[in-house]
Amino acid sequence: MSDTEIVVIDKGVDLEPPKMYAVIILNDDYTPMDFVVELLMQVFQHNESEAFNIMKTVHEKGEAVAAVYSYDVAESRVASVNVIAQNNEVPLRVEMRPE
Ligand code: TYC
Repeated sequence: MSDTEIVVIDKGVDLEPPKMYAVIILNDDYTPMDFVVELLMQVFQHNESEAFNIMKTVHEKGEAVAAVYSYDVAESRVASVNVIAQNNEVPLRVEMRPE
């Protein structure tokens, strides 16, 4: 046995790009359209016409991608939407889906 000690330094070099997650907004019959547009602007930094188009897609098709993020950011945006929806007593639902 030698006394040589091998120190392995993990430089944290990622071989794979991080997995990305879509934040999906779901339709319901009660949340006002203006509320959804405002939320998409506030939480996802969309401008008014982007936010309106996403809201319209959700209204017509049942769901749409609000934005795509790393896991932590997506989770935090989902939490923000849930808090805002609860505080405003609307049934708006949101999901996170791996890309
Ligand atoms: N369907 C709702 C209405 O007619 C509008 C709406 C759009 C609700 C998008 C939720 O994620 C949503 N008032």
